[in-house]
Amino acid sequence: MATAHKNLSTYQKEEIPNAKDFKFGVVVSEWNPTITQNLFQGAFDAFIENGALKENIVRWNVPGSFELVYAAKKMRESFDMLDAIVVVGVVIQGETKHFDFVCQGVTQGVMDLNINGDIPVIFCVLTDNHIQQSIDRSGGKHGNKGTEAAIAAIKMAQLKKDAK
Ligand code: DLZ
Repeated sequence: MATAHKNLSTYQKEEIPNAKDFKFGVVVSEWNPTITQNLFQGAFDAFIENGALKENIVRWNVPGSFELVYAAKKMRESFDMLDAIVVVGVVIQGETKHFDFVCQGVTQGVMDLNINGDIPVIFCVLTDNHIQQSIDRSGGKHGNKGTEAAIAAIKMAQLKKDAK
């Protein structure tokens, strides 16, 4: 237990653990596909840059963000050796309440997966007022949230390993 605590304290630093022994799943929503592809690419590149092997990254696509939770659950059951899963989506505010329900559903669903499962599920869903905000955060002037999500996944995979 003492060792685990010592290791866990390192997550407060900026260091990113080496990902060479980790396996990752990424579930990608097909709504706003150019943006979700850019987010996926940002995540994929970050995994590789931090040592992960291409063959240890599994990608599944789903129709929309609302389906991300179900697919992450099935992915977790299908590949119990995964160290972390990232869900990638883009929800853009429209004229109806659909935005609120999709955002609420996927956020709560990811939270439930994290509470009830043993594989960390990382939230990479942009919830924007308009498409320019999404462009800016998927490789534009505000960086790439896919990159940040992959780094979070690597850190959580290491935490999972150390906490066992
Ligand atoms: C229906 C819908 C709408 C209006 N907007 C989006 C969106 O901005 N982003 C997204 O990922 N998905 C959207 N969807 C699709 C839903 O997520 C879902 O695929 C459908 O409601 C079917 O369950």
